[in-house]
Amino acid sequence: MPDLDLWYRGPAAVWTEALPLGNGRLGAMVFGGVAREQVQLNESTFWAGGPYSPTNPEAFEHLGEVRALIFGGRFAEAEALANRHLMAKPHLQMSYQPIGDLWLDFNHLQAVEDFRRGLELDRALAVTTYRAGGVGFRREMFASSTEDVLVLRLTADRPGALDFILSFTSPQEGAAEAHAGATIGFAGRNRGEHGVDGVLRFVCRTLVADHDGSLTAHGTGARLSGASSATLLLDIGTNFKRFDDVSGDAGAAVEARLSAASGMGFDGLLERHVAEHRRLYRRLSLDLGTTEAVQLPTDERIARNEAEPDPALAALYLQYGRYLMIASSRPGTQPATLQGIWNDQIVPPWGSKYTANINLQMNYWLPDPANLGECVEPLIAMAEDLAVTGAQMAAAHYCARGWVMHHNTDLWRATGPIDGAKWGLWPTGGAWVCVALWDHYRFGGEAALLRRLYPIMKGAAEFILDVLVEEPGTGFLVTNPSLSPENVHPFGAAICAGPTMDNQIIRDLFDAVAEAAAQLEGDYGFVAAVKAARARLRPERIGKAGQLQEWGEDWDLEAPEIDHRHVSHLYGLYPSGQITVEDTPALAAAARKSLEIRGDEATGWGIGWRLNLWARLKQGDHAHGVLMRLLSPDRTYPNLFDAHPPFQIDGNFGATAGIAEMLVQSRPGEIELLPALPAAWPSGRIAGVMARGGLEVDLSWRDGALAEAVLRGVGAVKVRYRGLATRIELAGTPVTLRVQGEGLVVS
Ligand code: FUC
Repeated sequence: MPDLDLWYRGPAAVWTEALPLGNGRLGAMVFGGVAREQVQLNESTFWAGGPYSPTNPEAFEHLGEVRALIFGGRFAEAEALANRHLMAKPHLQMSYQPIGDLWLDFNHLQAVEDFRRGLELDRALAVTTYRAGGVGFRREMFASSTEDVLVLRLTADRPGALDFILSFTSPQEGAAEAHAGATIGFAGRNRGEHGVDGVLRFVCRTLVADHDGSLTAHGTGARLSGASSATLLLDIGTNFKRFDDVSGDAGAAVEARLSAASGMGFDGLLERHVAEHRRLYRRLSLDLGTTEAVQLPTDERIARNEAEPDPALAALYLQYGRYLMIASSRPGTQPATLQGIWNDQIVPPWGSKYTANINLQMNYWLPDPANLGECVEPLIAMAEDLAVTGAQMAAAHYCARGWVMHHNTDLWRATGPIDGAKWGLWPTGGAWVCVALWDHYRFGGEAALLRRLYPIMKGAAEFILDVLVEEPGTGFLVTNPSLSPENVHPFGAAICAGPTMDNQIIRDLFDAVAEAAAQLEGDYGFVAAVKAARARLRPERIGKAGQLQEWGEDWDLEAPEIDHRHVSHLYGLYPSGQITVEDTPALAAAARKSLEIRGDEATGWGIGWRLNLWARLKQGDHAHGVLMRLLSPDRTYPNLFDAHPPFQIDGNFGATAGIAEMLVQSRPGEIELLPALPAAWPSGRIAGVMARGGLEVDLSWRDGALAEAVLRGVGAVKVRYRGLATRIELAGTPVTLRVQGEGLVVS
């Protein structure tokens, strides 16, 4: 499937041209250099610092004062006071860290011809080929999730022509391990950060498993000469076990994994890797049509896409988003960070951690519709941890039950307000994660998942119940202090009471708790309290420009950043389903007005969010225009990584979810076909997209109209397509729908 390759005519000159490999735990960026190959390495549990508790013992005693200032309209003073007393200690979190780089230095003296560097999405395999001195050289690399190691094979088509020096460097403190047979290794440690000591250890070992040349020690590295082929296995281990436990043995697991993999041979390893990758990857296929641009290297396609839209590039982008999800978030590993699992910097942008006022949740918009439900597992496991650390934070800072996460977390599951009150003093991040997990359940989760999620969701709701306060004069229950993520209102601060987004998230959380309790047949008293509080939240308001108000007061037009990247109050339209074109047309029109006022220009993820919003408004051509903004060199790097800028993976995942949202939308009991099909994609086909209720949809269209839809699954569902609707009962056998005359009929 060459149309599902990323490929280039030259090596990567910079990191955002290198190609990512990953198995959720190990990450590698492959540069494909001819004289010098660089493979930059990550391990998902290698972060700065160590277990820590960021509670600030002063916070609670000043909470009342800050609340009173906010209710008194003295926002700037409230923010200043909050900065002095309410923030976590430390007021920054730990950052995700690089492990180092594997280097292969070759002795190619001759000019290089026929160079090609690519990433095959269908095999999750990076391949570099070229000819030098009449010899064909080939490198193939993958991140095996079955054996949990990185595998690199080098071959030359002339016997004995392969000659290279292997070495490893790390920006971390540490030292090379003594040579052990065919293994080169490095043992290092992490750095402390923001006053938290570094307590992590790592080992990184590379084993030259199979070769037919002569292997000798070379400094702390090795030299292989006179070979025709060599297979290298690489693994990294840390002593991290859990956010509060670093008692692991960094080297033991590495040894076990390398020795298990070393007996399997490259072909055996590759076969098992490809089978496991395809088990997930091949569940969804997409064809949006092709143009001659499909023949070009990926960077050239990105460069010309905005001027001459390349529908196959949009399809490739969707599959690449799915590829990145499989590579960075698998059961048993850490959730995808702001950069998935790929980071080469000691001080990465925003710590390459988890920002929970949009970015973390956006990462997980993708896996359910994209038929990769199991990739959500790391987020569930993270929420289980956060319910523990966040309970300490809720008690210490708010004297509240349950648990809270503010706008960020890290490997150590810190949950406090960080960075500054303007960004961090937002108590609704944990609630949003819960709602995202509830939505995951709605995609077809089993009872066991519900039982696992319920205590987490209930804890988040307990916290909210305890921190909602009555707004003087209105009687509404509001969050205070809070903010509409990162947006400064006209009074010189972001801090406020009861921003629209909080009310929307809390409604979703309360509804989720109530419905989950009903399904579990219990907790009636708690549900009654939740419902009573829900009834006292401020309803949405429409402001003087006809826009959906971002705050309780009509401040939107006076806010200094009218085109702010966050569109927090539009959460109600997407990802939530509280506002819909069909059921709440006035609010949908107001949301559209807000979106128009904000404009389409934003950071990568900001554009990704707008794409989903325009799709929910059923504006296919507009959504397509937004997608084209994203698929341009301004917002997409040559390796198809999203450019915030800098690189941030939420844009990839958010926009990938948006492409699916243009073609199929769902809510429980309802599926809409081709809700936002743009004229630019007149004919096409998507197969294997998932809808809420656990239903799987294939559909094809021709000349801008539905040709046929096939639904699989079990349950009753209303299917809608452009004003037509039909109700069907699915009982396991696929059902085919077509348009016939004025109706949508089963055929
Ligand atoms: C939020 C955004 C920024 C950035 C950061 C990681 O704070 O406002 O744009 O994406 O997260």
